[in-house]
Amino acid sequence: MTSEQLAWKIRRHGVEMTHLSGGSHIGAILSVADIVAFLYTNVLRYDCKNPKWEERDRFILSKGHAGASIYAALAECGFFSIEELQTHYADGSRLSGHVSHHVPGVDLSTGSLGHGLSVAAGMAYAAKKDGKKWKTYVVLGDGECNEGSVWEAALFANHFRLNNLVAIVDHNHMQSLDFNENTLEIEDFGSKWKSFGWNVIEIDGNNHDELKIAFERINELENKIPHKPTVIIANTIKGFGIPFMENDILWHYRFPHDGWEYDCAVNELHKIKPEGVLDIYTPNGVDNPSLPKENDDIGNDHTFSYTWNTNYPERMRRVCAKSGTSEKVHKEEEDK
Ligand SMILES: Cc1ncc(C[n+]2csc(CCOP(=O)(O)OP(=O)(O)O)c2C)c(N)n1
Ligand SMILES: [Mg+2]
Repeated sequence: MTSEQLAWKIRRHGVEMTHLSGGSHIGAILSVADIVAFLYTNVLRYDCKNPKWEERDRFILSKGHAGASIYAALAECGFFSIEELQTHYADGSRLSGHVSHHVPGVDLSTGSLGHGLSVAAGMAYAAKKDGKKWKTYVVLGDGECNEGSVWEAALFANHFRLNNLVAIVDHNHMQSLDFNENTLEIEDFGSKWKSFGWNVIEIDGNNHDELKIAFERINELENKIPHKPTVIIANTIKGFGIPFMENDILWHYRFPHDGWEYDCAVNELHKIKPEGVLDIYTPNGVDNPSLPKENDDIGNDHTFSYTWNTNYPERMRRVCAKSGTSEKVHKEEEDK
């Protein structure tokens, strides 16, 4: 399975799982799907028949609210049955909304943001002390990086020269209620990591060619500037792959409801389905889909305010500018 194929399956399972359960965080799942898929197809060393294999790479999804993405990847990679995904969030299911270590293949339960990097740094430190070859990978949210504990762990990783630790930040510029810059600014993000002693690689995190280059570059950097931990700042779009969810904060908590929300989400995914992938739920998409009516809440701006930061990636500002609000904010700034 290619990383693109797995990413699509994660998106499709994510829509189904949140739809069935009424669970949140579809925007975060769609945002991180490419990163998770690339890790499970090209980077992590694991044995699905022996999830506790001592030599496995360790992996932590620190933004544990996107747990459905990991469950989908683990099921597709053979850790447990794909049918079990449909129990997500149900009473008694081990597939809890946030990532649980009771699930085979999960090293750490997460959901309370700000802990993953600290635990990952501890794992990497232990591996070094014990002379182990395995690496530790951790995926963080960018809003999560508002937590002070993240930066304490970043100091620790530099101090102990943890070159066996790789952090990937899903930098979608949003958190639960708004853009980062309207909540707690973290730019210039790369410079901050650099000043904490980390190697920094910045890419488009929804692009698999760039993900490939980033992971190859870790070894190159180790030869050039040895003994540093690495962070990949993966610029992504929250809701990526389903245009009406992209960069719309509504979809942090809202799930695809029955009717046009589910039907259109599925059919949007079918427009980008890679060759050779089977949709087990709706093989040909939804026939006769419900469509949004005039008064339905689609394409509206649910963020409290628009971003105007010129450091934001071009493609993101383009999306923000779509409704014209972006220009309005500029104008108001000039008038002040
Ligand atoms: C310690 C803590 N505070 C608050 C929350 C509630 N919460 C859940 S998701 C979220 C937003 C996280 O944003 P980000 O890390 O950028 O992840 P994204 O969904 O954008 O990928 C918040 C504040 C939490 N889970 N843990
Ligand atoms: Mg975010």
